[in-house]
This record gives sequence, C-alpha cells and structure tokens, in this order.
Amino acid sequence: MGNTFSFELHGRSGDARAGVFYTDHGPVETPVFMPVGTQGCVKTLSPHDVSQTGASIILGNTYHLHLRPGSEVIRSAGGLHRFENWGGALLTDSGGFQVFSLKDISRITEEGVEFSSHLDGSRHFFSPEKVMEIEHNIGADIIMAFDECPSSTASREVIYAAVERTLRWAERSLEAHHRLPLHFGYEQALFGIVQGGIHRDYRAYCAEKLVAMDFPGYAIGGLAVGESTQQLYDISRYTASLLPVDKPRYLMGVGKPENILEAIGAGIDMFDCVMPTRNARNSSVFTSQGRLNIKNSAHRLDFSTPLDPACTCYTCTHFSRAYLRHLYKAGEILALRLLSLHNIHFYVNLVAEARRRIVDNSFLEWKEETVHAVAGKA
Ligand code: PRF
Ligand code: ZN
Repeated sequence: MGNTFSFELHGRSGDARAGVFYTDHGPVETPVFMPVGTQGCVKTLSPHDVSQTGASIILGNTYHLHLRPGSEVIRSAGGLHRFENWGGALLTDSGGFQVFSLKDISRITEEGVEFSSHLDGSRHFFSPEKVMEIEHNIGADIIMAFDECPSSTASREVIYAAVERTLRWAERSLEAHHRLPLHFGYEQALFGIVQGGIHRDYRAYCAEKLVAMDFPGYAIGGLAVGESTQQLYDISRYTASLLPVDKPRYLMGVGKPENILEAIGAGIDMFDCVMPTRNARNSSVFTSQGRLNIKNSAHRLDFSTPLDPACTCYTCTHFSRAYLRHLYKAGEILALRLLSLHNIHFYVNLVAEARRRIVDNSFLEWKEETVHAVAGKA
C-alpha cells in the first residue's frame, strides 16, 4: 500500500488514449466511466449490481458526505470503501462545484466559502485545508482539489478571478494533503482542476501553473456549465493538449454518450455523470440505437424486445419492454432499479468498447457511426 498510483498508456488512436491507472483498490482501465455515488451509493443499486455492470471506480461527494453522515462517521467505519462495502476504487469530488451552485446562500472569501446546508440551512465553511481533511477522512483513492467553478457564460473578469483563486487553492490543497497523515496507510492521489471557462488564454495559463505543481492527474472543470456543445469539444481538446501525456485527464460532469465519445477522441481519459441514473429514474433509457422513453405506449405489448437487444445486462437478458413499462407506470421501485442498472451498464460498456477500438486502432471510424446511433431516437 502507498505510492502505487501510476498511469500507463497502452494505445493511441488520433488523440484518443487507452491506458490504465493503478490504485490501492485495483487497476482502472481508461477511458473509464465512473458511476456517481453521491451519498455513499449509486442510487438504487447495490455494490454487487454496480460491479456487475463492469464499473471499476465510483465517485462520491465531499459536500454531501460531510453534511450527512459527517466525514468522522465514515472515518470511524474505516473509510468509505468499508462503510459502503465497495471493493473497487473511489474518487471524491471536492465540493467546489456543489457550493458554487448554491450561489444565493454562499459567501466566498480568499479563505474559503461559507454556505448553507441544503438539508437544514445550517451554516458551514469549506476551505482547501478543511476539504482535504474531509477527503482524508473519507479515504477515496483519488481526491480533488478545492476549486472555484463559475458558469462558463460569466464575464472574462469573473472567470479570470476564479482561475487565480483556483490556483491559490490548488497550492493550499496540495500543502494540506501532504501535511495530513495517510488514510489507514492507503495512498490518495490528489488531482488538480483546470478552470478558465471558454477562454484559451486562461486555460493555458491555468494548466501551465498546475502542471508546474506536479499533480498525479488533472481534471478539466468549468465545462458543461452553459457553453455550446462545440465549445465543450474544442476547449476539452485544447486543454487536454496542454496536459502531460503521462498523467490521466478527467472531464468533470460530462455528459451524454455522444459527448463522452467525442471527448475521448479529444484526449480525455475519465468521465462521471448523473445522467444514466437520473434519466433512468425519469423513465429515459440509453441504448445502442438511441434514447427511448419506457413510458411510451409503443412498448405496451412488446413482450419480445429488451431495452437494448445489443445489451448483456441483467435487465436486458431477463425482462421485456412491456414488463418494464408496466413496472414504471405502476410506480414500482423495481423499475427504477432495473433501468438504472441498464443505463450504467450501457455507459460503462460504451466506454470500454471505445477502449478496445483505440487499442486495435479502429476508434475513429467506430466513433463516427456510434455517435450518430446513440444520439438518435430508438
Ligand atoms: N469542479 C468540481 N467539480 C465539478 C466541476 C468543476 O468545475 C464540474 C463542471 N462540469 C462538474 N463537477 N470540483
Ligand atoms: Zn441492458
């Protein structure tokens, strides 16, 4: 244990990369999709379910776990891996994004951010040092620096100020991380987050300063927050090109299946998004032939088609569209669980297929066809 975090490249196809990083809770092949487990579980799914989808790493949220049950409770359990009984790797986001989305109820200073709990309105304070202490109590294999994420449509001045603050907070996050003792002897890799909105000069400046701090991995933050899809792709590609080739790159909070495929093509290695689970709970299903809504009456008597004929998940190998439609319309909890299981399986395996295509160098042609297929209506 300890000092194991490392990243290797196994193949390239254009700018797309296939690699692997090693953690104290197993290897993670990249590109990778990380299901979101905000409050210590992937909504509706057990760790066994999640691992059956092929997922190797789950995301948790510092903000939510700090407010409830409190990071000391998780530390007392022996860390989040033990508390939620997940044997694979974990990543925690720093709360930078959550506290800034609570704009009306947060007050930001150089020291940190004071904010109100969305649960009971109680006042809390996050600083880079405080967030590192919480992330060390939680014990994820990858932890994120505390950053400021403005809307990408904010003024240049606001975005510049956020870049400067993010850089000062990255330095403080790094210092606090190195000062704190190891979490039960496990290594935690601290990633830096590049901000800068849609401005290339700010992205270049932020990336250069963070690269000089020598983080083991880098995230691209501040995207998918109001800019156009083309800007998301262009800025992802540009920012990825500024980062070291021998470190993983994580595009935070992205996105639709077609966005992820394009971002892989732009040189991104890691993704997380609430869409597969949130959409499942809203009856929306991702398939290899496009999206469908399971409530649609077209499925009422369809006893022979699974959600996705090309899918090998438990839901698709056991149940018809007609049955799933009935469960959903009847308000049965099982519907939410079976649709979530399928959507997570779809995302994880789409990205795993992208990896195989990068390794055998057929990624670019495959991506063009697949982007069109998955973005349409099934
Ligand atoms: N910063 C952090 N978490 C995030 C983001 C960010 O910019 C985003 C932006 N899409 C999602 N999650 N810390
Ligand atoms: Zn399926």
